[in-house]
Amino acid sequence: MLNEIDLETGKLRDIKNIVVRRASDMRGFFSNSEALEKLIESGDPIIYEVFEWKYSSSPGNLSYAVTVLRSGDVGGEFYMTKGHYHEKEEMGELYICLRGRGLLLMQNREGDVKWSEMKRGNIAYVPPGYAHRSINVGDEEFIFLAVYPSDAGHNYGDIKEKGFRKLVMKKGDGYEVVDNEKY
Ligand code: S6P
Ligand code: ZN
Repeated sequence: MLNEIDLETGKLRDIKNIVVRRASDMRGFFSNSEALEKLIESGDPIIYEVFEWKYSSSPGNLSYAVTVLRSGDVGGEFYMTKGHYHEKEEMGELYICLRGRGLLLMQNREGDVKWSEMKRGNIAYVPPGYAHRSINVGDEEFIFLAVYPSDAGHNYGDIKEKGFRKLVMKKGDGYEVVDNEKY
């Protein structure tokens, strides 16, 4: 029950599950599929890893995970997580940034879309009903801890089909949030 996190690196002492997402796992999520295929051919790099801790999946339990999101872009769109609605959409989530610079992009079914800038020490709340995606807008790893109901589940299908309403693109040394024409 007692775990330990290195607040500098996000490394957890006890881990129950590791998810590794390479470029080839991200087909359908980045807007420029040609640029993604080139990246896959050039070595299929890791985009992000998720280190999960869970006690039990039964209702009432909480789980948590550290995500390490690498720095880079696919055709100008910053490296990001797939993003998901929770299967149980009434369930929210808490994000705590440990390292790097990121954005937490959120949208609900009613058309509301918002984003929070994330740097070390920021805590962002994902309300029930909001799909959420993390984007690394910095030049080092973006690392955060997420805490969520163990039975919340992930629904990636709707995001794979339509994406988010907004894309986060490179602009000079920074970023810009633009409309997703394909949404
Ligand atoms: C789980 C939580 C995070 C993400 C992780 C990867 O509810 O939101 O742990 O799973 O950041 O993102 P994704 O969209 O690939 O699950
Ligand atoms: Zn989630």
